[in-house]
Amino acid sequence: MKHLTQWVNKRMGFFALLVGLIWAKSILAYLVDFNLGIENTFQYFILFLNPFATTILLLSIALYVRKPLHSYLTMLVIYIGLSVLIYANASYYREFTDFITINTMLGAGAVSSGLGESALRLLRPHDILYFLDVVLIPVLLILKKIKIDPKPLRARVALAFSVLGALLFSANLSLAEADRPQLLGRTFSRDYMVKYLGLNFFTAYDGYQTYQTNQVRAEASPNDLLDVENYVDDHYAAPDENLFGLAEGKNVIYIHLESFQQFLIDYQLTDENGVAHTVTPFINSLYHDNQTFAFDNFFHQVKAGKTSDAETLMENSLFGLAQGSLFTQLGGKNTFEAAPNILKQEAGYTSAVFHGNAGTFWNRNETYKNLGFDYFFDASYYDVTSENSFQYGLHDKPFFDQSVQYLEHLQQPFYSKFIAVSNHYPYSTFENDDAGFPIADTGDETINGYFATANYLDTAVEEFFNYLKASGLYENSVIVLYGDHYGISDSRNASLAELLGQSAETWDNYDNANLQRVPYMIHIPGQTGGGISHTYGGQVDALPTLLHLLGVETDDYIQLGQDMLSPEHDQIVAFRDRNGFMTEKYVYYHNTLYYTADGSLVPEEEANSEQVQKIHDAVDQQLAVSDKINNGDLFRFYTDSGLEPIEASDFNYQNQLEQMETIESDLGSESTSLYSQNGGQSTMDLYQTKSYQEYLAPTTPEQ
Ligand code: GP9
Ligand code: MN
Repeated sequence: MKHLTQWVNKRMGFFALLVGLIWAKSILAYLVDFNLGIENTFQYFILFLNPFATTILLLSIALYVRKPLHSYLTMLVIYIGLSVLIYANASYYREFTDFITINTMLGAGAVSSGLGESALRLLRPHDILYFLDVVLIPVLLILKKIKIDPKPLRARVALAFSVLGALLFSANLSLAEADRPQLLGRTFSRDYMVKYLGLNFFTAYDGYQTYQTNQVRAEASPNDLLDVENYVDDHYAAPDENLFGLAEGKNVIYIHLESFQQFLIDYQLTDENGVAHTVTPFINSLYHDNQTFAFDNFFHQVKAGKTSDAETLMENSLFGLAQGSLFTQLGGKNTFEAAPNILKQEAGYTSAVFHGNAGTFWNRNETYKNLGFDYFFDASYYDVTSENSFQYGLHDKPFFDQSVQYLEHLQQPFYSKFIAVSNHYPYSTFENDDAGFPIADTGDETINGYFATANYLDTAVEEFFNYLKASGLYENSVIVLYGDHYGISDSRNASLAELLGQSAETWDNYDNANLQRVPYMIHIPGQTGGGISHTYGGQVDALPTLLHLLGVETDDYIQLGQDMLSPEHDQIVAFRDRNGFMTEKYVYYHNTLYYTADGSLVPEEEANSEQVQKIHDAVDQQLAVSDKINNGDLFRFYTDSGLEPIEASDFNYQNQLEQMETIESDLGSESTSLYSQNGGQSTMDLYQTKSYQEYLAPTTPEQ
């Protein structure tokens, strides 16, 4: 013990102590919090080695500082910085199954406003191990339990440590490249980077790459459009003639089903008494309605931008970014040719988004203007109280109910989007009269609440439909429902297995991939030729599908998806994450290729075949073209569509009710808003809403 204290009181000893602590915490994160897919002892060896190199290299900077106090302070600052990096990633990974990129850090302000409470839910008991030393070491120094060594190190010794760090790093890199050739050149995935080269290196390398993408935008030129246009021409899928224009002139009402996965459709949750409860009876009824064009092999294609990525895909038929959220990073700057603008200029639509959360969340308030949305009704337009809301905003029932006061003033035809949010992680149970739907009984609280919040969303959607029918909007509208992304993350799926009739032991990435299905339903009242299609597709395909149904040709637009109802759809679904994919025959997820039919592994020879390579190439190309457009901001050069560019400053999201009323009175008898059509009478009274408990209660017999 005495030796140990003496040793820690030496500058070298203190340095070694900090290196050891950072190493231990890195390993803790690697093994406990991250899921790095370590396959063999060699990979463990690399994993245990990688924190040393960069930590020694970084901390050795402090060894050059001669003044004792300054040297110690420098060491502490570096050590605390590294500790924060490890912990932030451990916590972030629990929700996003990903590491924090520089872009995520830069965009963090825009998303952090609602994340506070979730962050608390992400705490784990072992988190104490990440903090304890960060508190203890400075305290021990202040109390002089660890003494500051007054004797500076010779510059040669400091240099020796930097060199040691560098040598360790090159050893690390060669071992990594031996196990995974072209690791740096192709940066397969962030998991690989962290697994082989460590978190510090990943973060630094990512910073360098971010800098490079910023250069891409600066260097982009109209010539870059050539490749893009070639791709779009080749990839275009012509509409089915029988369906083109089927919903022409109708209002569009998008209902964004938050975190809603396809498995919820027709799902029954059994309560503790063995009674089965249908989770989403109303959405199920729409799914099976022949007025609905529904899809059962439709996938979300989002990455870290989650909801905002889904919106990017649905509005633009472009993907989100490989890192972070396009809304937060580029939404305020880029030029787009998105649905609201296309529909306004091609068919005279008015557009609006309704969402009961702060307008700054995901940078929507800026991005929507560049997408061309005329109106954005954010939380400031709703009566939000602590009783009717949670950290992501207003609950769905009051949200739809209170939206009607604005919806009725929109000029028709309108293109509108209602972003529901109650079915959002952490799926907290209701503590009011909306409580009562059974809570599942798995070891994971997040999964347990998911069914009750989904049921709540289902009722909210049903009430909204009832209003649409009562007000007459229903007949003039096409209503599109879609799930934005998974609600249960891959890291939790094993706990879900049993509820899906599978076993946690055999659960694998094939099963994870299949759970990325989300609903996509286009409900066209009066058109009975719908049904459930098995076409494989994803969110990138939604815009051309919708435009064709509305009778708008898309061949002059730069859209990367294909009409889901076109017989020419190629049925390759790219996952933004890890360049994975899903086709009728193959599933590629987390770098493993399975057969779609039964989840068995595809033999090596077939996995390397030309047929499979073609799919890889198609996916890589689609994502690369999307990145090229977005990172280069290429729409600023595109004129062939004939669309007038958008001026964000034309839109003002303040006092929107007054803006709409002015338009109504200017148009007089020409006004097509529901309110005007209703003779200047509000339709708000037609909205009926009840709590879960009220629905359960027997209705009082009429007197
Ligand atoms: C908040 C909501 C949530 O406004 O859209 O976004 P998510 O966390 O699902 O990406
Ligand atoms: Mn979402």
